[in-house]
Amino acid sequence: MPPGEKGPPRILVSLATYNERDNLAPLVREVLERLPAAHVLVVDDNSPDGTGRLADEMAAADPRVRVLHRAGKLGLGTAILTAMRYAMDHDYDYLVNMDADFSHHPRYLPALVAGMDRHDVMIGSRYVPGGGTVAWPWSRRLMSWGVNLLVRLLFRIPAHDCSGAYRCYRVTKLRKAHLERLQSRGYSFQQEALYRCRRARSRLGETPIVFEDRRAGASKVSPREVVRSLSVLLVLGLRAFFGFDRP
Ligand SMILES: Nc1nc2c(ncn2[C@@H]2O[C@H](COP(=O)(O)OP(=O)(O)O)[C@@H](O)[C@H]2O)c(=O)[nH]1
Ligand SMILES: [Mg+2]
Repeated sequence: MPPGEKGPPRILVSLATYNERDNLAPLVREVLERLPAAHVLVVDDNSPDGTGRLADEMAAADPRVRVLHRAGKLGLGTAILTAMRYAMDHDYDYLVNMDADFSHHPRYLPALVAGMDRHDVMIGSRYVPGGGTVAWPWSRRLMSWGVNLLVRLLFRIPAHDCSGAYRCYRVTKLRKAHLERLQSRGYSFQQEALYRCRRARSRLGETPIVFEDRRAGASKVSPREVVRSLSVLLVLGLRAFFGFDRP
């Protein structure tokens, strides 16, 4: 390659896992089919079902797969933060994050990455035309709708889906986003991270995704986690709305 010319972007796809043994192997296979030049990082929290061991076996068989093991269940937010730090430390250009249960289907990866031509964060969005959710009870729809409305108003984030985890981040923007100021450990991480990226002047784009129910295993969301995330969002959101937070 001539000097000064940039090659294709170096992409890291991060998958936070807690008891995803039945989903992990087919998911990684489909991810690498769509993005053959990408690397996959599994961040496992010592899953009792052996997901971490399976990830190690996959890493031994394919150099594109890497694994980080954490001692115990430390939350989805900090798992994604760990992946963000890994992407910064290893000089990737883009970090794609997705759930490891097929709710975020790899078929959307090419559109997500293509949008990075014009944006710094691409959101896999349920709330733009063509996007949606299948098999969600009305209670979950209502909560997701309410959270997104709250976040758009309080944080003034110009995106329709602020709560999903399926995103592609430009790593240079993550470096400017003051991630050390993130307060969320659990599910409010998505909104807060988007807010931090926005404060770092990221251009946000959305591409439609249909969020499907997980293929195997059980959800790890508890009512306690919902209440905790909502209260974090309310406190941070009010602070942002009235201009009491640092840039
Ligand atoms: N490493 C790690 N992953 C987690 C944790 N909690 C959830 N996950 C993963 O985060 C993703 C989303 O979690 P899930 O329980 O499916 O949430 P839901 O889709 O909102 O019901 C899945 O890939 C989980 O395995 C955690 O504490 N640590
Ligand atoms: Mg899920």
